[in-house]
Amino acid sequence: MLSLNNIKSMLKKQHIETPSWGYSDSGTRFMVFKQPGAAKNLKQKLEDAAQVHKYTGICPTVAIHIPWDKVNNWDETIDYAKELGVKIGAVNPNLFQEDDYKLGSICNPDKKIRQKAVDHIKECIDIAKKVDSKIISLWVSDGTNYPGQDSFKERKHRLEETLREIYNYMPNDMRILIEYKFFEPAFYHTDIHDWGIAYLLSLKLGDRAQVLIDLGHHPLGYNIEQVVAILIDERKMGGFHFNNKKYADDDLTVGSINPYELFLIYNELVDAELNPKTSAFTSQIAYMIDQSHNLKNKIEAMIQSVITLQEIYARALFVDREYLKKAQLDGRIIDAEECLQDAFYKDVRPLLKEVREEMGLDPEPLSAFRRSGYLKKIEEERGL
Ligand code: PSV
Ligand code: MN
Repeated sequence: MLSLNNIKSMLKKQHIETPSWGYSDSGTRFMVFKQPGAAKNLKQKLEDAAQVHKYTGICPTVAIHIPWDKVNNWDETIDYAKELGVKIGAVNPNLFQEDDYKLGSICNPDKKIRQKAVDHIKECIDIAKKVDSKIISLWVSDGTNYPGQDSFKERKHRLEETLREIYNYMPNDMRILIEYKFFEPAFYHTDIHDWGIAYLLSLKLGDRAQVLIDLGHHPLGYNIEQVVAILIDERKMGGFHFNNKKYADDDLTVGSINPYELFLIYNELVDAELNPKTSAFTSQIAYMIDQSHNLKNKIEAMIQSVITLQEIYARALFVDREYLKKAQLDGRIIDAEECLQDAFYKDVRPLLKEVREEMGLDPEPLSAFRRSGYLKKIEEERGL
């Protein structure tokens, strides 16, 4: 069992990246409900992300999405981010919002369109170099809607060929994280539909290609924690997009629907973090949130998400791993399961308050943010 001091110091080192797109107006394909004060440009998104970092102390980086966050002057943006106390994190190319991509981007049957998509990703790599980001986070929305529409194998070959070109273009200290999703926007098949193909592609590419797990991108009931364990064991676990789903890719607040699933995922992460064979590897896993809150206030929901990730991580740190190991070896199923549940039901909130105080933060980030008057200020300044 870890000592309280060890648990505290691990909690202080936790790092969660928030997404720029979580601070601007978003919605479903049915409606966008605009929020007064929602960020309108990257500058404002960074300002809001800086608030999340200010009150939680563990969110110093912000993922960006290109072209949504494209600016003319990156040097100015870098300086502004620095002033705010944050830094740009993963760069996400966008291959899903152009008419040209109707039949796919890097898997498109038309070579010219594939090249256009590759050029866009190369542009994102150049931006990443400029802002000193080491991660390209790639979600390819390609797929088909009807049986017979295109050839699975040929699309796979195009995928491998284009990804190779992208991989070779990246500097040596940059990683590409390949995000899979089993459906949507394509409904019959998706080219990178599950961790198997993402793993295969990353294996063929090399060490700087890894898999990204978005918690919302699996069929219902899927055992995500098992994938986490396997990918860590194979040194291919690159990062997470945290959120929660009830039915599909709902982008709900992480832990809001199934906190036990999140705990079991963190249980695998902590297990690997504490294992000398994998601890160095786990230190490079990117923990990112991918949520767009359409009804909740965006900054408050982001703080709520970060607190949940802290609480779940803390609970996973309380698992008595020696006891668990012994129970597993003895075949004591109930004892092993109870051991996990003891940690899962532990109230870690008092401990986290202490940790925050030791970090010079307010023990209650959400209330502190609400008291600050920031929301009122941006509502007045930015309007609808
Ligand atoms: C796709 O559903 C996704 O999870 C990808 O990560 C995109 O970049 C992001 O959502 C856009 O919101
Ligand atoms: Mn995602």
